[in-house]
Amino acid sequence: MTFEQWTRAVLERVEDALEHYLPTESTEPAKLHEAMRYAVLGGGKRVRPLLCHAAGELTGARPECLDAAAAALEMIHVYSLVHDDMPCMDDDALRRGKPTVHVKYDEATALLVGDALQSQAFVALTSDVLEPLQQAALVRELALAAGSIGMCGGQAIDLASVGHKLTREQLETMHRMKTGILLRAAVRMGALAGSAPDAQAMRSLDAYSAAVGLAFQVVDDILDVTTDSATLGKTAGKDAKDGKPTYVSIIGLDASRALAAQLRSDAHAALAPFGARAQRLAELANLVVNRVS
Ligand code: GRG
Repeated sequence: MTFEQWTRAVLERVEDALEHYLPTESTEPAKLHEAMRYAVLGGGKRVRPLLCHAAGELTGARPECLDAAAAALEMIHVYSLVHDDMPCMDDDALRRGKPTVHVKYDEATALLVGDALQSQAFVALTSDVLEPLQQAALVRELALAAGSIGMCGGQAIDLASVGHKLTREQLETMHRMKTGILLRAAVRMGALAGSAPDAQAMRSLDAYSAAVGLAFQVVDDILDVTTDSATLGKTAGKDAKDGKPTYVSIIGLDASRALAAQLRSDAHAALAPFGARAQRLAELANLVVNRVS
C-alpha cells in the first residue's frame, strides 16, 4: 500500500470513528450536539489520529482499538481549538476554513462544546473494544497530556507570553507543552493499544515524537508568515499581529526552514531501531515537515 492509500484508508476510519463516538445531532440538547459535530467532523488534517494509527501498526494494535484512541485524541484537540479561538483567548473567527464555533453559534455554546468534547474523549477511551488495563493506561496518557503539565499548561504560558520576549528555550518549552505533548500522547497511545512496547522502544518513540512535535510547531510558524488564510483555513499572519514570539521572529525564516529539516532527520534517526516496521511514522514526519497548511 502506498502512503497516500494508507492515509486515505486511516482518514476514512477516523471519520467513521468520530461519527460513532459523537452523539447524533438529534440527541438532546440538539444545539450542543450539532455544534460539537460542526467543530469535529469533516475538517482538519487529523495529524494526531494518523500518528496514533501509525504507532499502533508498529505494535500490532487492533484497528478498532486505534479508532477509539484516535477519536479521543481528535476530540481533545478540537476542544482545545474551540476554546483557543474564543474571545477570551486568541479571538479568531476562522478555523478549518469555517467560522469558529463561538461565531457560528455563541460563546456559551463554544465553551460547552469544548467541555463536552473533553468528556466525550474519555467516553471513547473507555469503550469496551479496549481491555480494562489498556483503558486505564490510555486514559492516564491522555489526561496527563491535556492537563496543566501538558496542553493547558502550555496554553497558560502562551497567554502570559504575549508582548514579552521569550528566549528560544522558553519558546521551546511552551510549544512542547502546548502541542508537543499531545502529539507524543498520540504516538504513545497508539503503541500502548497494541502489545506493550518495552521501555527502550518507548524511549525511541518519545524521541521521535519530540522531534516531530517541534517540527510541527516550527512549520506552523513558517506557514503563518508564508501562506494565505484561504490555504491555511485559519487567519494567517496572526502571531506577528498579536505580538507572539515565534521561531521565525526569533531565529528568522531561513534558519527555521533548516531547523524543520534537521528535526525531520532527528525523527527518522529515532526510528532506526524499528527498521521497516516504522515506515508509516517516518512518512508522517515527512508529511508534518512538508505540509502546506
Ligand atoms: C485552550 C486548553 C487550550 C489549549 C489550546 C492547541 C492549542 C492549545 C491551541 C491552538 C492554537 C494554535 C494555532 C496552536 C499552534 C499549533 C496547532 C495546534 C495548530 C492547530 O493544529 P493542526 O494544525 O489543526 O493539527 P487541524 O485543524 O489540522 O487539526
